[in-house]
Amino acid sequence: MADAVTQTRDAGTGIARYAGKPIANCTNLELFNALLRMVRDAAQARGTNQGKKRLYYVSAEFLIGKLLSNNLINLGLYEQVRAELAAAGRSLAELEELESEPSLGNGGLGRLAACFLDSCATLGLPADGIGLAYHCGLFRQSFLGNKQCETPDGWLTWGQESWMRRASLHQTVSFGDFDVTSTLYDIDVTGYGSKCARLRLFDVDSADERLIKDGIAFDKRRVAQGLTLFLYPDDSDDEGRILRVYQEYFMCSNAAQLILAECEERGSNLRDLADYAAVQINDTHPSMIIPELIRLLVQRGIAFDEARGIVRDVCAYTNHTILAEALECWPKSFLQRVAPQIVPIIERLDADVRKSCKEPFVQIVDEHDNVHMANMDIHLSHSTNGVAALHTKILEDVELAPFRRLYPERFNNKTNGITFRRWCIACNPELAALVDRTIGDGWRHDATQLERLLEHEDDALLGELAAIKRRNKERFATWIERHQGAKVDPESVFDVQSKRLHEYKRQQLNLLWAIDAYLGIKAGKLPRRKVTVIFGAKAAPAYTIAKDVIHAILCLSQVVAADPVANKWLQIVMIENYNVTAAERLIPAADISEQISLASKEASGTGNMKFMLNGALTLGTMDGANVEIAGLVGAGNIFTFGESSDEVIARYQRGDYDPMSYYQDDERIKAAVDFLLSHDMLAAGDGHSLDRLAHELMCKDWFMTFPDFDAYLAEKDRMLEAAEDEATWQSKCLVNIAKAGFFSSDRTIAEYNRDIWHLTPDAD
Ligand code: Z57
Repeated sequence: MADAVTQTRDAGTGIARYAGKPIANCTNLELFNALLRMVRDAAQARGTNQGKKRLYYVSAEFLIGKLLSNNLINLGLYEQVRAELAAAGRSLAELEELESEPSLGNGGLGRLAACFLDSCATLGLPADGIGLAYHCGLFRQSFLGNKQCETPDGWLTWGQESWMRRASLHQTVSFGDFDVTSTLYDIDVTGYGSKCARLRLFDVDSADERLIKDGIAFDKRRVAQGLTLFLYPDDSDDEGRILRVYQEYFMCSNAAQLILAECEERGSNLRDLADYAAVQINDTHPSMIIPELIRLLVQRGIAFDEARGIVRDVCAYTNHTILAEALECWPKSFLQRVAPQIVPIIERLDADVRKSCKEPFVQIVDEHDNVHMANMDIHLSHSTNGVAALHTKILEDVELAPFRRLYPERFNNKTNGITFRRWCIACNPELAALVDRTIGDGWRHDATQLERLLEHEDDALLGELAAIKRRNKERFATWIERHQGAKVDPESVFDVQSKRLHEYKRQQLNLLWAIDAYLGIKAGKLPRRKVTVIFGAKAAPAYTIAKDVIHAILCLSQVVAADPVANKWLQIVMIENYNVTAAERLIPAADISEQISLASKEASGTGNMKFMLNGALTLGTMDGANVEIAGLVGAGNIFTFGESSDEVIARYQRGDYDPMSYYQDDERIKAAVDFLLSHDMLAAGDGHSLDRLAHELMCKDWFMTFPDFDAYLAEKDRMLEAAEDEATWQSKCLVNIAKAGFFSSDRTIAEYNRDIWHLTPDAD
């Protein structure tokens, strides 16, 4: 009888067939592998979205995260599989733990690309992501002696090759002094109840994993063997920088060859390429696709001027930052060494610009022979977009104003978005189910329907929201104890800042708050309820000050934990190896979402949207997409503070910011900074590192934490007080969830398609 039941159920999803034996007899690993193959086949059976014109989203990063549960959800199999496993006494959650995360990206930019592919698939758009098959994704972070350590993350060695289909395509890429052959791997990207998009990742045939020795250092001279081993090699020295140029040209040449071949196969005569291909250049990393496409078109007999026009009609560029240090600018000598064949093309494009425009700011090659990739993108594409309204406005009015005068019609905004499949349905199933029960499931395809939640606001709904948040906090507590042995109190307020460590994001401001709160507690000023400050952040291995901030946070965490009074009221936790998987556990559990970048510096932010969707309230500056969040939820449902972007930009222009005067005049600032060098902190950590951080703040503070310090403390205090009125707080959370629909990446992608790509959705 039991066997008969099992057999019928197995016939339902086929897990046992894929495993080759009954579920009950399988190890977890066997079940996991069976599910992988089953999902891969189900995705392939759906097929990919087709159409005459195809999007090629070219990006050096695709931070896709674990794939199993997301694919099960998108394929409509999740519930069935979970139930079938449960009936055999097995847990899908346990199998999910076996999957390792492909961290093929650093942060927001790579995660955005992954959300975009999900939305392209879901909206039926024929779309491919094109990138690199890094053998090791972003480094794995561990903490040793209160410092960040980095080790390689060889995600491919975990048996996940089964996601990757080796395509039969082999292309040759010629560098200055050698050639390589490339191999292409395809990953099906499932959409929600739709056909698939594809992620196409190029590798070099000659890759040699023996070069991944200890640590992330490897012999940078062996380019052909090392090209795809790591995501974004350390770029603090010239050898590192040149390897990055090799990676970029490898990606661009492969993409250009692939696009031309595919479009010809679909019927293009290349002169009409823009009817067959839209190329979206994700930040400047793929910029060399422009001269490479021109080169290949000229090689195929098209005149230079015509080729230039074709490429302009095909390409569009997205800018993700105004930070000068992130705008790529390569010495011509690097390009000469890596890809001499595109240098004359870049020179000719530069000469054309100089002929038609005298403004030096817009030139492609500057007087030091540096090639400004963003400038080439803007001249040689038909669209330049920013990623949030404020960011686009700063590009248009300040950073790129001379370009705006040249090409006013090319500038446009596309406010970022996130896929609600991963960032609500998968990571917060209880909230998704509550929404379904309250307004039906139409929001899963049309996220704006979330607004209807507001019509159902009553004590019962707010009570359920609070109960779900509480259970998510308990789930997180269980996870982090298993993950790194930390015990957190789900009764406390979870105050979360998770994102890459960067000075402009100002984790140091939050750190100064925590020091101030600790000193307050020691002086007898107790908070209303315990606060757990949770950080998640990786620092670039060569970014010294960022690592100093991590060190200070970890030292403070130890000092507070060791204090028998303070540890009842305050806890500081830093998640080890923060990644997509950790974010999926953390975000649904957050009460406070810290979005405290210096106004004007965070192009958009996308974590801010994920927290909002999961019912956390934002404590933020008027920066990036925070401005749009504030506009949607209204002033009563967000906590904002700090100088405006106009004030900040004016302060930089005046150049008269003097952190030392703030340090001297503001007692609380002085006490917090001095505490970095206190006896307790020095006992917990490294005096050099703490001293360097204290001096950086007092003498430089390039991202102006001190001018916002008082306002931040005051607003956080107001917020923590508000958190004690549960009903009012939950009603604010409800407004945030209800208004989050605008930030669905389905909306973002629909706008890209309407304004830039003009693809026809695959209807069947
Ligand atoms: C990156 O993650 C972003 C911008 C960059 O220029 C690079 Br390189 C990496 C981020 C921005 O900092 C975020 O504000 C933005 O939300 C994200 O890109 C996606 O647009």
